[in-house]
Amino acid sequence: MSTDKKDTGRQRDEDLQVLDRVKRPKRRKVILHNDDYTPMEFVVHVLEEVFFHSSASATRIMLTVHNAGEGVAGTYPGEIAEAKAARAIRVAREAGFPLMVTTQSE
Ligand code: TYC
Repeated sequence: MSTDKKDTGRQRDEDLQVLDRVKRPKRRKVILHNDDYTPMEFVVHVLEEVFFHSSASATRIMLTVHNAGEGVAGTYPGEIAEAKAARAIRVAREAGFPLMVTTQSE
């Protein structure tokens, strides 16, 4: 850290941001979106198989999405969130359903 009188604290702020990200890497929420065609049982299946929720937890999240329009399947380090979203979409498309899954910064 510089002791220069003109130091505005910018370097210190950057150092703190780096330390923060070292300790708490950026995470992303995986969001499920409601639609009128994907069966409820299939959404529960995806929540169990891709996001490792219990049957009760998967059912609760599915109903939240069904009733509120969207819901959080889980929060993960960025690349894992993207991979799970892509896997959920692939599983849905292979089964012929339009289930939409996105990610969002925490
Ligand atoms: N709304 C769907 C139905 O009534 C169920 C559903 C729930 C679809 C959650 C998508 O992410 C979703 N069959």
